[in-house]
Amino acid sequence: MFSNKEMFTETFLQRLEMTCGKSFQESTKRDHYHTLGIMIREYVSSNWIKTNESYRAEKEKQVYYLSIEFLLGKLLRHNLLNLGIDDVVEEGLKELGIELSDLEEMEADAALGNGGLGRLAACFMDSLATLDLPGHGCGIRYKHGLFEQKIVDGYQVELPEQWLRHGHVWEVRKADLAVDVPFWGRVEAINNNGKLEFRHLEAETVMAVPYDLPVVGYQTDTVNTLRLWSAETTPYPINRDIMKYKRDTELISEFLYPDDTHDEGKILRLKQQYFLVSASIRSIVRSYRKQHASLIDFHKYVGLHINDTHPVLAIPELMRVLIDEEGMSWEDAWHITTNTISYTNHTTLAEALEKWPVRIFQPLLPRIFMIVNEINERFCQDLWTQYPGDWRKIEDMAIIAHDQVKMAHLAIVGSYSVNGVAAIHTEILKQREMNQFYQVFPEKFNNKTNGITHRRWLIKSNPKLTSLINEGIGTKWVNHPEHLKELQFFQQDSAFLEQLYEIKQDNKKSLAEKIKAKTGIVVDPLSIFDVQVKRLHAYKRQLLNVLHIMYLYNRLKEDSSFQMYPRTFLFGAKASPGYYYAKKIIKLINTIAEKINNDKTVSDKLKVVFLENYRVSLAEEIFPASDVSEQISTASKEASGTGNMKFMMNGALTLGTLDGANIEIKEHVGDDNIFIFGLTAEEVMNYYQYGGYTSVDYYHHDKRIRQVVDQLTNGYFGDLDNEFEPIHDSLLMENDQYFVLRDFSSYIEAQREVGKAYADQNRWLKMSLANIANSGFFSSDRTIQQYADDIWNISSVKGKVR
Ligand code: 26W
Repeated sequence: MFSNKEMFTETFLQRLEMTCGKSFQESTKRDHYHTLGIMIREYVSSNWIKTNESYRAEKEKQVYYLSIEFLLGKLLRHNLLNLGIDDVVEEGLKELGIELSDLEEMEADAALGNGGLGRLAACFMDSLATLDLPGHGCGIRYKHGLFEQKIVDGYQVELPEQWLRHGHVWEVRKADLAVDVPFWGRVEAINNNGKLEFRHLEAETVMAVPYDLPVVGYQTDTVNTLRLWSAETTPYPINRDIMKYKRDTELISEFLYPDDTHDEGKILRLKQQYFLVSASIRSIVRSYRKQHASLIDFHKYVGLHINDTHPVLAIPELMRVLIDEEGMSWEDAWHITTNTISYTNHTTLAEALEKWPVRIFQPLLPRIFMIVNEINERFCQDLWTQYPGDWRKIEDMAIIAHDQVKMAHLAIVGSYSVNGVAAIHTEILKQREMNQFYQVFPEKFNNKTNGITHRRWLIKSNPKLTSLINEGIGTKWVNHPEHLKELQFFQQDSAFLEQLYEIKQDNKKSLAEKIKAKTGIVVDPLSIFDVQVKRLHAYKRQLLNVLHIMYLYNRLKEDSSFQMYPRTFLFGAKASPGYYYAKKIIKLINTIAEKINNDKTVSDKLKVVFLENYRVSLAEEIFPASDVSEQISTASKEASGTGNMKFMMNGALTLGTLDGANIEIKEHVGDDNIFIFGLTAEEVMNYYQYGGYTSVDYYHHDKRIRQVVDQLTNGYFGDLDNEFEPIHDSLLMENDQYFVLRDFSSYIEAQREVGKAYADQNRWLKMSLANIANSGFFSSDRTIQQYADDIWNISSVKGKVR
């Protein structure tokens, strides 16, 4: 049905009538989208089935990526591209007077994630399938994804997200594969002729219903599975308050927790974590048992990867299955478990590390708590023999201490691999945050620098640049992105560089039109598009960016000789609803924007735009239209970053600190093609450890700082009765925890360098080309191949050379 446009249009019209029961004339865009989606999903079914059959037939080791978040975005054009049928469909629809881009508008983002961690999981799914690797995703089918952000009078307002309002064409509900997950109740130990057995009694059972999404590889017939679990009431009666049971049950997969670095510690979140883990492991063991008489070799055929600590209960859950259901000894079960599970850490922020109070954990998960307690006992025992008398170390490293279950400790003890997501982050884990564990388990620690799928973030979102690259170096890079390096051949080719310039300008023009349409603000595509898009968090220092803009405005207003290349500052950021400081920063950005954008005297030099409801589909329009990539986190705080890689791949130049993957971007692109400023991670960590930084000193000694900090409270930017006092106080009263004032002058300096470089268009284009050319390393295909080779020990079933 997709072999040529005639076949396609004919089938499409037939299916439209059958699926929607409408004639073409009376059909709507949503009918067209729905019909096309169903056609594609059915089209991939045979490869989907074949892929699973080949995994079973070859008895391949399969990996399951457990993640509480999958930030998928939109899938229509992504699937068409990976199937290689985007052209035939686009032309076929055109024949019928339908624009594919109009149908894309019909699709809601699947925003089942907060930010970096969730999007990384989505990129990894794409790379696993494209590399023909037997890797699947396990997540939760939240009824409501990440909230929709509205900016009202400069303030963030959250609206419930409704991605399932019109159904979801990509998913297949598999009610027959539902499993039961028990909560609450009590555990009874029964001596079964000398063997202690445990029964979980009087539990409240929730039914986990799987919805499977096909994960279509690019230019290959591998189709892996993303299984999303939905919580539903069990069909059989229960002697409880039905309404409460129904409400409590459906609440489990009702909504995604919108915090991305702050552990709320809500019991519903713990229910979500066990729901995901138990449903996934029960269904994995069920299909495993169809092929294997016992679970004794489970670790040879199954890998469970936990995406941060959120799915760490996979460790005690697998132990429960092996001991309680399979009747194994603790030792055998532990051997299998610790050779099945691997763990990735994504943050060192203290407030993000999950610690569950025993008083919440134990009653909800009585059997699991028993097992965690046993794991802790045995671990502390091992530590005691290794470090006799060293109570302090055992107290520090214990999994359960001070009535709290430390999930990161459990993850490290129960996994055979612990990896960080960028070189500096992994070093910080080994040398500082997890050093005691590194000393005990050095062999477990390894680095896997993050990556992004270049298929979505370059080929799909920047088709003009993609065809220029293809014209220049052919298409080998598509499956081997390191070949992008061949673009360096065009460094001296002014015609090629001119085309690069035109493409960036075209992308900037279409973004400028979108901004005009959405906000009414006119931005000049000839100005520098300086962009900071990521979650709003103090350590990401959107405040440093804003204070610099205020400084520029002051210079423009006070000094007619002040020269600067016209700039458009773009922001996109959601704040966790309970994150008061972050919401203040959003208000500050919009307040500054209001003043500056309505000041005719600077309108040819400066514009500030806060883009509402930043999400995956909007990001795909922003990166191709960006000149400057703001990666200005306090060094040592951003584990890796992945937006930085998306900017690089689209030819934007990084302005950043030596933090996370910025360092590896610098190593790959060269010092001359990046703008670095600020304290190093070492300097920051020394300040935290030994003190020595007093922010008010910088306030007193630097007039530029004093002016902008005073303007936060002196009503210069709008008399909002001390609206920004909390920000002012965080800088001067709370000693500026993230060194905003400390890095201010070197940031101003670096920004001046950026303006100078951009004014030299040829130099800028060469730098831009160097970034694209050296971005191949940051493809998630490289990252996933490293996970497959070094951690999971899985190989391409096709085994074919691509
Ligand atoms: C308990 C609440 C919570 C929720 C999410 C705590 C922590 C998280 C995530 C780990 C936060 C996150 O998304 N971290 C980001 O992960 C990216 C992918 O590895 C990195 O590139 C970012 O640097 C890191 O901040």
